[in-house]
Amino acid sequence: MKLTELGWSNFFQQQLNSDELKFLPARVVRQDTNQYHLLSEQGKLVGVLPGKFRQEALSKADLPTVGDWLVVSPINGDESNRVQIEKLLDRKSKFSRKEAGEVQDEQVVASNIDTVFIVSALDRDFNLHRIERYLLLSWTSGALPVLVLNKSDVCNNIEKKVKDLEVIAMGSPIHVMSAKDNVGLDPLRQYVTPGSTCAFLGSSGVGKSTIINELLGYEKFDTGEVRSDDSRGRHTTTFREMVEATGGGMIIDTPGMREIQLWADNVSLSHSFQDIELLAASCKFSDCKHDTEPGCSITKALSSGNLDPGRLERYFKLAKELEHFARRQSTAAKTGKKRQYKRPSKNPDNRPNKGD
Ligand SMILES: Nc1nc2c(ncn2[C@@H]2O[C@H](COP(=O)(O)OP(=O)(O)O)[C@@H](O)[C@H]2O)c(=O)[nH]1
Ligand SMILES: [Mg+2]
Ligand SMILES: [Zn+2]
Repeated sequence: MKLTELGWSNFFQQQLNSDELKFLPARVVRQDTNQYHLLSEQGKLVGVLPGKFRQEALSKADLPTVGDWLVVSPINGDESNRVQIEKLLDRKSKFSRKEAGEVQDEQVVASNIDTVFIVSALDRDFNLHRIERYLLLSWTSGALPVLVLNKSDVCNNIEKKVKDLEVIAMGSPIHVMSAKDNVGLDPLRQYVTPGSTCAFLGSSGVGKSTIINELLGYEKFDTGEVRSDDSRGRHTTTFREMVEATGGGMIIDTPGMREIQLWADNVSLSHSFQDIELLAASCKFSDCKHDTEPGCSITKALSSGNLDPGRLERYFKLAKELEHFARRQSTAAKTGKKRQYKRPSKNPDNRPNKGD
């Protein structure tokens, strides 16, 4: 397989200095407890991460993740396909979230992606608020978000849901499909082209693995039953993995994420909520709280029906969350402790949980 088919480009090549040109470029396909499954021009390799990587990592984001480009070298005397990881190359894009739980750290879910498919199901699990969070993280990821509404076969008010979604999509493409009935799949293929990488994100049970299997034409990933009581999946996919599509192009499958918390370093509300920020900029007072102030464009838009109150509420909620997050981060920075990274747990993405 050629490097360019795996997604290699000048962006990565130019990061190598003359000493590093002797190393072999390889891309992370999957992460196991303490080793990385890689693809290279020499085929499949298993990358071993030297201890110094973990010692020097200030954040989990400094360690390799699925989609990353590395350079590797042979391990002396090792007859297997194991190689030593020498360097993690800068990412051209990354989809990050705050690590689940109390820890203040960035988790890079997938990197070097061109297209992020944000998959939702058109059943009871459909949730605009959740899609909005995924969009927010995508817009700052460097990848193009594409909204996929799956399970059209079980929905009888598709038009309404698409209309609601258009309001928050801010121009991102929306594709309605049913993986079960094999309807509407083909438009997704335009994003899966040789040398490109796409990642499928969304709650568990929405049909990500089913869609990928259909794109691939074989049952690569296990798919799962969905609980009938709440339309949620049981986390059949438990790790992230990148596969190669038949006609070229890399596809990353991910497990459902229970918490999609915002990662404040790279999140800004100004793209997703441009309409609201423009309105706010035209309020009479620059410190307008959009409450009872005279000359407030926001309250005016609300009363004339030009602004959806639910959307405004979500904007305030997200803004507050970002502010809170930034405060906690700066406190953490002040305590100035250098964190050292423990080994990843056996199951880094997906502790048993109850869906998002
Ligand atoms: N009704 C319906 N069910 C689907 C569709 N696509 C997937 N499913 C089912 O939804 C369940 C979860 O699918 P899966 O691909 O494992 O979801 P994932 O967790 O997002 O990877 C499986 O039982 C699939 O057969 C669809 O278009 N319509
Ligand atoms: Mg899955
Ligand atoms: Zn105002």
